[in-house]
Amino acid sequence: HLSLMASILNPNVTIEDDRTGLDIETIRRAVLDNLFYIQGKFPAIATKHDFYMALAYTVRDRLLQRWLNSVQTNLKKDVKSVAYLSAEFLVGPHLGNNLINLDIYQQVEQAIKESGLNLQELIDTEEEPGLGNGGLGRLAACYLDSLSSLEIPAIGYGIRYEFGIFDQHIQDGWQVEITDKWLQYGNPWEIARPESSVMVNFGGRTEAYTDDHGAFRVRWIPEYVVKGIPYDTPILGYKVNTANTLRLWRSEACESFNFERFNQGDYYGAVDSKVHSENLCKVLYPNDEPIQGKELRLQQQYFFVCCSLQDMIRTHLIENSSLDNFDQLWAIQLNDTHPAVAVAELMRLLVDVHHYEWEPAWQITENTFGYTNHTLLPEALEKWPLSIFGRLLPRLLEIIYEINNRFLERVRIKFPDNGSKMSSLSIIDESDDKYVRMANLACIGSHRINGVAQLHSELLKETILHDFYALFPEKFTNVTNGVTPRRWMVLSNPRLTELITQKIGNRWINHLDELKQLEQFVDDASFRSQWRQVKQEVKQDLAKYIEKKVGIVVNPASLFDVQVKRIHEYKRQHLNVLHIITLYNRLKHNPNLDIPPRTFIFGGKAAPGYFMAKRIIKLITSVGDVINNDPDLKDRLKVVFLPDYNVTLGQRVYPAADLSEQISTAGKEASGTGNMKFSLNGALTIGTLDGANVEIREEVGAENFFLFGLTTPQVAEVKSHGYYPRGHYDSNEELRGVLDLISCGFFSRGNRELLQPIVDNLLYDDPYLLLADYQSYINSQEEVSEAYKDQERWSRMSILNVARMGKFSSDRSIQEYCDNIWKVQPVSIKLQAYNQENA
Ligand code: TH1
Repeated sequence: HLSLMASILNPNVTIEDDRTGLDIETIRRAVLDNLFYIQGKFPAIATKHDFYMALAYTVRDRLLQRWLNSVQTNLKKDVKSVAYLSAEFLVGPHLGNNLINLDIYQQVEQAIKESGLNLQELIDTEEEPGLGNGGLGRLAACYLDSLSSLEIPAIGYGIRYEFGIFDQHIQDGWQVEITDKWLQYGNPWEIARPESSVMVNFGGRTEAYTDDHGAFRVRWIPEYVVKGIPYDTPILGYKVNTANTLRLWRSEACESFNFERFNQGDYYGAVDSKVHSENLCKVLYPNDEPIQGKELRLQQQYFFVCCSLQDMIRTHLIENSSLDNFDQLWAIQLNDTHPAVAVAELMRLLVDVHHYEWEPAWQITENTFGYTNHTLLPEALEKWPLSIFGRLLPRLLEIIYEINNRFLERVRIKFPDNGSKMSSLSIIDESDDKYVRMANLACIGSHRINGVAQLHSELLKETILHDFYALFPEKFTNVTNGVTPRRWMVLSNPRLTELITQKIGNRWINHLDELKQLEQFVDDASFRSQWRQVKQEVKQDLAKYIEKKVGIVVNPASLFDVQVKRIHEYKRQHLNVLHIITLYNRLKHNPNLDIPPRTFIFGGKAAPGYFMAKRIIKLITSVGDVINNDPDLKDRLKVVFLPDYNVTLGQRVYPAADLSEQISTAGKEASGTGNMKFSLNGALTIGTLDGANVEIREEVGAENFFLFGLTTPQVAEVKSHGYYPRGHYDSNEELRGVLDLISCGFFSRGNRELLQPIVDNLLYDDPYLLLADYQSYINSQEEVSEAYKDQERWSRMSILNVARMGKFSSDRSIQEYCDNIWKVQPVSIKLQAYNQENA
């Protein structure tokens, strides 16, 4: 601190502040300072976690200037902001990503090294916030990264679940769920803002009254009120000053202690409402594309929506005298229907609280909202039993009825005497039990409706939203998903990043189309050899990890054939297994068969209540146990199930893959985003014409993509004629051999019951057409093996995949949302030092 003294004495000497300075020495000193003053430790007794925390605070300090300036700029009255409402944000670990986006990775690495530590180890210490299930939550996180990187004023609103997605252990080949205690050692990335808390009503009844001006109004007299407390996390963009906020709400009781009950001797009753209120945001529902109907889930949805809308209105009124221009300063995006109650809630706030007439309120509402649909699966379309909805949210149900009546009146005029149209468009499903259909509410209340890949957006118009499309064709659009190259390349694959940057510079990192320039090196043999060298090293890293985690030794020269994603029948992990057993049978039968050795790598969680998904995990691990230990195979096939697949593990796996399995039944996977991460990291895809696979294939070229399987219309065709899966079993000897081997207990130590439910499901129902696609898949896999034998050819294909992935940056997706849906402009953030500001 001598230099500090010097600067006070001599103002011409500039020194770097411990909280903002970016040179190695300052960072090193700042970490030690935080270790002492925040963690309360001397270096000698500090744990790795203490050092991680000290470093995290050091990095956070360096974000704050940008963050506070961004927040302040976004408040200005001519700045339009995006509010991204999502029940899930699967952001992944913050530390490494912030180092990339701050562009201080190297300095910090050096500073940490000089303290005798290893940066990667500290990065690996971070417990990832698992506040999402899969693709939908991860997409929200990629979009926040791109919003900030494109300098778009934005805020993400969601729920601060105390327990995120469960940790998955594998015991005896089965999934076991362990609660995720991500907050137990503290979270250095968030700042609580209790002063911005808001109140949320539940239950009770409504009451009509006449106000002082003689106007007829309604008020909601709730049964209980819950407090929402915001926790803010900065989301910094890549090499810009914009740091937007992720604002997550935690619930708490308004009064944590009931003295009346306590004094009556009811000690538990005294904390009843505290317990009840805090339960609300305890845990994330662990279903991807879920099976519905839980009241607590509806409470969660309304809770965060109500908090977020009140927060936006409060913010709006700081610089604006009314809400008349709310739609000009806010674009609210509904990430699927989970926050769709927002349509009714904004109407409630405008009409009941801010005393707007219905029509102008409706104009504001419809102009403000956009709705993104992420699935066509009928079981994932949210609907709430009317009885639950009305009991929990009585005023919202009244408003929904009013929205519905006015809407159906317009429908009646457009399609007179069309009862079936009316009942399919109605927000209320009256088929047998009555339900509130959230997708209908979202469609009616939004000015734009989009799917997440071209095919998906077309199918929306043809199928589940067909009647809405007939009514408002102008609302419908597509925004194909994308992923952030910062996390999914620069952070996770530094070797490939380095190689690419040597060749074409670093502009591709936020202008991903520039990867095109790699095409000019595809015929350069030494470049191809460097390309292979990188993949080889990354595969060696993963091989070490696999051995450490599951004790299986795999050959890094084998073809790494990877399927990582949630376990679901429509994603068809079991089709992959049918191929593995096919190869096993072939090799047993013909040990001289000339095929490249393969390592099959799986990862993914099953929803705890999803019987078939859990059996599929058991199938994978059981097949692995037999194959991995069969000496006849001479290690030519290995099957690995990596436990606890999450963002962190994804970062290890995508870069190491040779082959990406994207094998869902055509028409079922809305987009997929893992498919993009693989291809961006140089894996080739074997896939169906489903979701974004279609567009990936279009971009990389059909000759660089392994296509198989029925198309969406063919799937419909097969089903319309009464699909008979048994026919494929009867006529395909090799398939029969595979299914029979499972049935006879070969992979389950003679136990014939264990895996039979899977076989029976395929033989007698097969809703996802595995047997229909089996032969086509096997044939395509043979082409994969042939291609892999020619390493020069494979490298060419791999390079071209990467070179042509520019479209799939989330920067491109966000630009499309900005231009076509949100109508928002970037705002560059000027940094003002906080001491100048205060002066
Ligand atoms: C996923 C889709 O399955 C996937 O295809 C898509 O790439 C991703 O969203 C992002 O757009 C979905 N996840 C969920 C999760 C829930 C409900 C519906 C969907 S759709 C809880």
